[in-house]
Amino acid sequence: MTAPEIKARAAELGFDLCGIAPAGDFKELGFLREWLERGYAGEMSYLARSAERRADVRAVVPSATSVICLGTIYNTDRPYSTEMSDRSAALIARYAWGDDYHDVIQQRMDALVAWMRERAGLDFEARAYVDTGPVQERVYAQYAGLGWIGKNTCVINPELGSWLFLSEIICNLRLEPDVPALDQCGTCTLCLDSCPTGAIVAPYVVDATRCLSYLTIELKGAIPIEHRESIGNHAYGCDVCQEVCPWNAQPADADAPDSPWLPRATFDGRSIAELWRTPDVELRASLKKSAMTRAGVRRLRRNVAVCAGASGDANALSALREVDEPTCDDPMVAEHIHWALELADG
Ligand code: B12
Ligand code: SF4
Ligand code: SF4
Repeated sequence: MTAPEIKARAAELGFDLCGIAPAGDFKELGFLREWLERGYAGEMSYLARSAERRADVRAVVPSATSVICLGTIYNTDRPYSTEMSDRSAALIARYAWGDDYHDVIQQRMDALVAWMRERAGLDFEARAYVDTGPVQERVYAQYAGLGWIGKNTCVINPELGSWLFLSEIICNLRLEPDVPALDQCGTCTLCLDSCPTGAIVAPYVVDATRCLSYLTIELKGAIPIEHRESIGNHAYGCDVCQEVCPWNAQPADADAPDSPWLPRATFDGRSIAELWRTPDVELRASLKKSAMTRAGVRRLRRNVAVCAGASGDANALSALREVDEPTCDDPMVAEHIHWALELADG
């Protein structure tokens, strides 16, 4: 079984990119240690716990020789948040709009591994991950030629841009590796200049504790007061550093009607007020099997309350005063509602 055969099958299964990286020592793998020591991981303690394994895929699969890296475009034909001047809109990062990518992509990878096993006619080791394993996915993707790690730290493909989910199959097959992708950021600094919180503290370095994606998704408890106003109308995640990137300027392909990445109705183009007025049961049903499921209704409400306060939108603030759903009484959510109303009242 050859690398071109695997790539052809990956394309049939719906992957947009497929490349092979050797299971080697790459200098970028070493940056994780320093990043952790600087405290940039915040509460994401699982990163430190698994740092040793994240340093090399051979700590995960000792016999590993190749990493089959896969990229899946999740962009849909909807405007970027940076094109929308309406501060009353509830912004949700586009990766989270549709079905849970962990499930969709894991199924495609399982099908690819099953095909490889049948084709190889011999047993081999293979471990497939999509954002689920102790692997520095961007580094392997870069060495597999899928794209370069940009100054915003996202993997950017020169033809397709960076709206890509990354996943990989670590295996002990000897496959022809691809040529690593070359950095094409040049003198551009648009992502650093546009980040709402200055989280890109230097080119190629994101301090997660300041990133809106961390503050609105990863943080389980209260959002630190000093970061609340900079959240603006970002209700879940953030896309700004990718939206301003010139490599994402090309229009999205027309949406396939059966695309798993299309937004769910509850979250599609909603205002902060509309989202707040959505009953808990409806929010819960819409989060099911979506990428947003892990945050749950409680954390979503926490974020939307902050958006109401930070945006100062009158309809959103009225909604905050009027709606009384069970999760509004949760002490953590209630504290964020209180903060928003106090800010509005000056
Ligand atoms: C933790 C994590 C986060 C954290 C930290 C992000 C970060 N930049 O590190 C938070 C919660 C903030 C986050 C946010 C997002 N994430 Co995230 N996240 C991860 C996760 C689980 C681990 C990443 C990690 O190891 N970070 C630690 C640091 C050290 O890594 P890094 O920034 O990637 O750093 C590399 C570069 O800086 C590189 N480097 C290259 N050249 C140079 C030069 C110098 C001088 C230096 C110092 C470094 C350097 O070295 C590092 C090597 O690891 C991965 C999945 C995985 N297992 O890999 C997904 C992943 C990176 N996330 C992903 C996505 C989609 C997002 C968001 C876009 C979601 C959103 N819209 O809200 C944002 C993007 C924010 C951003 N600009 O990074 C995708 C990225 C796909 C892509 N095209 O790159 C991944 C790969 C998940 C997936 N399987 O698709 N994420
Ligand atoms: S996702 Fe948003 S907050 Fe995070 S680094 Fe990019 S622009 Fe900054
Ligand atoms: S915005 Fe510019 S500097 Fe940032 S990742 Fe894109 S090309 Fe690189």
